[in-house]
Amino acid sequence: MSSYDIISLNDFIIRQQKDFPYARGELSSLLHHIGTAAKMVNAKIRKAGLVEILGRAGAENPQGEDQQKLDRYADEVFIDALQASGECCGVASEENQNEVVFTEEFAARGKYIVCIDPLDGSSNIDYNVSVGSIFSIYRRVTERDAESGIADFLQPGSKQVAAGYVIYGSSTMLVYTTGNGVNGFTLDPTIGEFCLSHPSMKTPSKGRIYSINEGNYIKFPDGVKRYIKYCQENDPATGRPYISRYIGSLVSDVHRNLLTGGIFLYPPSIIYPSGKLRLVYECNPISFIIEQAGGVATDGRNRILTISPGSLHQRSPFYCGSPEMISQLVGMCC
Ligand code: AHM
Ligand code: MG
Repeated sequence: MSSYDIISLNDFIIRQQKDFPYARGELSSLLHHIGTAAKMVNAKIRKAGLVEILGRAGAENPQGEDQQKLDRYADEVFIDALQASGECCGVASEENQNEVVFTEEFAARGKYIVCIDPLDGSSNIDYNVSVGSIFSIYRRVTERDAESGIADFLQPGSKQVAAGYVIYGSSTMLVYTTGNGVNGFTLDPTIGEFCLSHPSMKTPSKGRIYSINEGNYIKFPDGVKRYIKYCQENDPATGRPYISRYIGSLVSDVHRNLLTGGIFLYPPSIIYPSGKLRLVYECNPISFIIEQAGGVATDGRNRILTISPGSLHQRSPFYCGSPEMISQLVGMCC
């Protein structure tokens, strides 16, 4: 492959924009800024253990600053990048109680709002386990000459114009969709660019991996317990017993299952009666990607993307993955 065969994220975004002659480049610019923020967060994550070791001797890190928590850092980087883009008039983040409304005229008139989970699975970071960032982009529903309002952020997932995740794993990848398939880009650290590595990602119609926190087994609804037993039963005709894999980092669990085929489950339980995952920041963007890759995402009864959120931090039961596996689950549970 010559160096000219490399398709960077920015090249790809521009090529896609050319397919829409009336597009004005606003979404492209927004995606470009998200890619830049992801590289900044990645750089910080790659130094996480090192900073801690170097900082341990005193209360300050080598630069004389207090060590910032990484999830706080990621939140600030994404919000600043989105504001700087001028295309986004506000951000709802899992890290903040309320949406952040941009008031500077340059940003306030932006056409889009963004919902982010800046660092998902951050409890894993101290143990060098992969984490992720998740984002969704919606067209605002309020008038462009005013500031954004809560209605902009409480749209059903079917209204997303783009969604994606970044996985900070053994390599760093950005995976996104604008509703025309899913494409994955791997960060080449030698040139600092996300390069197209996984074009037109499709999930297999079935797989052999089930991902669930089985430590909560006794607290799950009976239907979910039945399905777990089904996964564990011996039946060579259907490839069972299935393989249990659970990282506890949504992006990583979903990314693996998307590539190999599988099912991810975060059901309601006695501790989390509505499940743990957040509809706006986690379930909606992941569902958009999964559906675009040929998979299915449901709360057990409803397609996730049809649910209208009542509040920013609303939780939802969440099941997603290969269509045949989800259909088996729904048949047994609901
Ligand atoms: P977070 O947003 O506070 O990081 O929590 C979300 C994470 C997901 O990445 C993961 O799927 C889930 O929590 C794991 O939860 P549990 O530890 O209950 O299995
Ligand atoms: Mg999260």
